[in-house]
Amino acid sequence: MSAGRSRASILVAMVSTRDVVAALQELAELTTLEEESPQSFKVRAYENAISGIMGSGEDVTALSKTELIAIKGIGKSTADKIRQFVDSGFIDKLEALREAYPPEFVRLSKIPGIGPKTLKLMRRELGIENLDQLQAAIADEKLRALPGLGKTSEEKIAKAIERLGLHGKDRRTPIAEAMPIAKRLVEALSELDGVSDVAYCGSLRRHSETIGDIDITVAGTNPLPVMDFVAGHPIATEVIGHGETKTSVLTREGLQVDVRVVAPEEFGAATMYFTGSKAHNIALRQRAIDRGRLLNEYGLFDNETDEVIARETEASIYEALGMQFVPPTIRENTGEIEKAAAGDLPHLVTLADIRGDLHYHTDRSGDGMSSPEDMIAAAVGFGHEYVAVTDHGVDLSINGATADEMLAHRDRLRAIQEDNPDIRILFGCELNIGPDGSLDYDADFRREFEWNVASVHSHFDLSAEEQTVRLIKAISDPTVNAIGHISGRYIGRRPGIEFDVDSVIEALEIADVGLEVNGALERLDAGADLIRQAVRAGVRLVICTDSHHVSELVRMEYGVRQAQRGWAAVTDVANTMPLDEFLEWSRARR
Ligand code: DGT
Ligand code: CA
Ligand code: CA
Ligand code: ZN
Repeated sequence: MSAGRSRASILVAMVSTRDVVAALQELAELTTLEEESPQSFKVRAYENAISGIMGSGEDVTALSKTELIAIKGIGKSTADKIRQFVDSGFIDKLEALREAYPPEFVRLSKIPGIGPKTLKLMRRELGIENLDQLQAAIADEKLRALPGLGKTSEEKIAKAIERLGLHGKDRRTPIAEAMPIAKRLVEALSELDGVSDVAYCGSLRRHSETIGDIDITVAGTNPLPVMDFVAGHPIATEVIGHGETKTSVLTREGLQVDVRVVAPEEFGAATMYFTGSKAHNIALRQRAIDRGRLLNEYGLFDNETDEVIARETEASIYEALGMQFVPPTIRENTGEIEKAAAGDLPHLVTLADIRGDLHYHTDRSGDGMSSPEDMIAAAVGFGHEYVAVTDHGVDLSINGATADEMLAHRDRLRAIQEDNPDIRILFGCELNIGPDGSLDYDADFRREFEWNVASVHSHFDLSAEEQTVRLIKAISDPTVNAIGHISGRYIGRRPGIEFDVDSVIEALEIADVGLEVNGALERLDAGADLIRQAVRAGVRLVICTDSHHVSELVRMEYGVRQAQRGWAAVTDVANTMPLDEFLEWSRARR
């Protein structure tokens, strides 16, 4: 068999539904540039196909063209592309787009103030292909001369680059971009022969907001085929190291992935070491030394006899060190080692403790993508005891609903409730917090909702004083139950609003209003430090998905990890309460 054919056959075996979705997402992103609009017919076609695939839950790699077209949202042309991808490992159209729009150029489209039209104008008029060239053009004041831009836009773009830390070699990748790549590779690696376990480690397992590189640990007895597999995987555009037990590759976006193969009996020691953090490792190693032990990535050993004390699982190593198990999300050496050694770690919230979702959209919201019926079915399927449906209030222009529309929506939700006795559906609303802290509708109408989450969606540039007043006014309103995504940030793309943290935490505590931990990876808002401070102050948390589609309920797990990073115990989180208790708490506010 020729090398070419063997590579092709590897690729055929490798394409999963997750890979197909990733390819369609990239097509949508690059076509947005090509067409200079996210509203273009072609972009919508890819997005509809993605929704359809996610909604269908089917393994699309096993479907014929006709079967693909039968899935809602997939047209003929997209079906052809999916088939080509499954059969050959690539898509002609996608390859052509990649050629036209290299990653360093595409990355510029993520800068606030640079839409696809502006980006292509910059390329056409000034030859800008990457960040260095963009910064040079800004320094020479050339951007402002372009039609439709001007001095203000130029300064705004310069400021965005500065605040987001996009420049320099230490560029870190937002967790939302790293996670799908890691999951995809972990899933593919676990299918391989002779592989008994796979885990992503490093900052990603600790759930850091941004990722330097992805570290994957594989337990296996035969490393070489695993190494070859990684080097030949479609996510690898460049192989930067290909050894016997470690291979490092770069993705198209320039993100490094390190994959290491270890002996199955050393898997615990290896995942523990490569999960870090470095500071956590160093403190643990010291604790081992103090007890006459040696700790490294191969195991915990007796210092004198070299006898293996523990290595197969992380839990056995912590136990042998005389400590409680430390969840990966708090391994930062910020007090967890002392607490675990004293048997004093808080009982951190876990996914199993969550009983409901309290920030949840249907297609009653302009940006919602699934019907109320489908969203409730998804919540039931997830195992929730209750869910607050919180579609946007009227103030959020096209995305919001008028009072009359909301009342009709309530009737529809009541009918769905009749059909779904096993879940309690709360009629809720996501209120928009105006620049002065005002809220949608009037106070009487806001009381029609059983649950209100209030969030900031605009006016990010007000001063810290103004934002503080704005938030506290919303918190103090008796119809508000929780504050959604409090900073409004998009990690790596939009800095959040600035406000006085102490005052806002105090206001939340006094009013007993919930602080949302938003599980969308793009947001993970509130940030871990804010959560930890709020928990110390006795503020109640609500962990929510802010789902706009039935595929987004997985965010609950991410939200739980974010809450853990802020040291949230089960008792700190309102949506771990049984229904009756939860209702009592939420009504006490009125
Ligand atoms: P990143 O990639 O910058 O987002 O952060 P990490 O934590 O993933 O760091 P990385 O990829 O450099 O290393 C992965 C893990 O390996 C790290 O969390 C702990 C461990 N490690 C790396 N270097 C050292 C070291 O010098 N000493 C010890 N004890 N552990 C280390
Ligand atoms: Ca790393
Ligand atoms: Ca690494
Ligand atoms: Zn929302």
